[in-house]
This record gives sequence, C-alpha cells and structure tokens, in this order.
Amino acid sequence: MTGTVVLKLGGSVVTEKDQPETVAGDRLAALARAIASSDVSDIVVVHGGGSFGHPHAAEHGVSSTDATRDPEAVRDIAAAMENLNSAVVGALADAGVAAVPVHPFSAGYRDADGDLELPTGHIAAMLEEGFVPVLHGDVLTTAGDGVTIVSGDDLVVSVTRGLDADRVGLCSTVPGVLDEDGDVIPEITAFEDVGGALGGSDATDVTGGMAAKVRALLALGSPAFVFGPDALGDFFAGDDAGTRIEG
Ligand code: IP8
Repeated sequence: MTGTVVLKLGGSVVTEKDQPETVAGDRLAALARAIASSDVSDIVVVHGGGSFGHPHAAEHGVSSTDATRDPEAVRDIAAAMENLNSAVVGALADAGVAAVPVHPFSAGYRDADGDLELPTGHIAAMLEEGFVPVLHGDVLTTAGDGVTIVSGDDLVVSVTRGLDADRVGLCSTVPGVLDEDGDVIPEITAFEDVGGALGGSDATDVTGGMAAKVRALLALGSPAFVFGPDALGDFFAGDDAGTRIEG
C-alpha cells in the first residue's frame, strides 16, 4: 500500500502496564515483525508511556494539564520515555525495520494558547530517506507554564495533519472501542454516540484514557482505527480493523 500511515502503539501494548518500567518483550517483537512485513511505503510510529512515563509523571504531579518547573522532574520523565523509546526502536531494528528515534521534547512545544506546535518537515525528510521515525508521548515545554505531558495521541493528531497522512491506527490492548456490553463498536462518527460507554483507563494514565483518544481521532481529517495487536496485519493491508473513527 502506498501512502503514509501513522501508527500508535499504546503504552499498555508495548509495556506491562502494572509492572514498573517493564517492556512487553514478546508482544513488542510480534508487532515489530508485523510492521516489518507490511508493504506500506511510509510509516511513522508513535508509542505511549505505559509503565515507563505514566508512573514518573504521576509521581511528580505532571499531566497534560498540570505543569512543572522542576528540571529534575522533567529529566526524570524524559529519561524514562527515552529508555522505552530505545526498547521500541531496538525491537523494530531487530525485526529489520529502519526505525530511528524522534524525541518530541527536543522538537516541539505547546504555545500560549495550549496548541501543540510540532514541526513535521524533519519527519517527512526521514520518510523520504527511507527511515521509520519512532516518536513517543513525552514532556513538552508549555509557554507560560513550564513543562507538561504530551500524549502519543496528541502527537498522532499533529503528525497526521502535518504529513497529511492517509490512515491512522491506534493499536491498543482491546480489540476496538467497546460498548457497555463489551462488544466492539464498528464505527464512530460523533462523540455523543458513544460518550457514555467510554470509561477511564484501568492503570495510572495521566493523559485521559479511551474517551480522550476518541475525541482526538474524531478531530482528524483522515480515517482512524482502534484495534488490538492481532489486527495490525489487517490494518496494514488497508482493511477495516477494530473500530473505524471518522468525524
Ligand atoms: O501514554 C504519555 O503518553 P500516552 C507519555 O500516549 C508520558 O498518553 C510521559 C506519560
């Protein structure tokens, strides 16, 4: 498939979310193999914080809305995310993917209106040169406030718009967005249709869980899919996977 795909690997997929700083090695290796065998020409990977970023952010009282000016807190959260990013890039490299790390703290900021400013020219250039950029939820300088957290989902929105990507995938531990009965909702076109069914996240999550993801994806111009790790192949093949979200 030609075109540009932005794929988020959820923090609870790439880490054991209830074990501090533990990579989900087997799951990550299987995902890396699926990415390596896809025939999509341009792939940007974004991963979440899982049991690396979130516990450190919570410990320092930092979230997407609660800021810090403590440089030690910033270094601590950034280092945890760099460690996880190295593990994700390493697993992709082992599978033969031309993965390279991109640290959003070094590339962007939130402006005084709270808007995420993330240039994507360098990401487009990496794709052009045959690389697979791997970004991650991170700390982010926030004008007038210090530093807050930027979620992988917000990065997905920014990168998708900046690159005018064709398709967005959120690979999560659940097989899609679930309704009150635990069944996958096949399609979401407006938040009001499903708002009541979306609970919070079960482990420490400083950036908002499934409801925030759906809101962010509805605001995109491109079709987005939320699916479980088993459906990654379908997603890359251009088939419907899990829940299709398009506002
Ligand atoms: O798991 C959050 O990213 P997310 C990253 O995509 C940190 O919400 C640093 C907690």
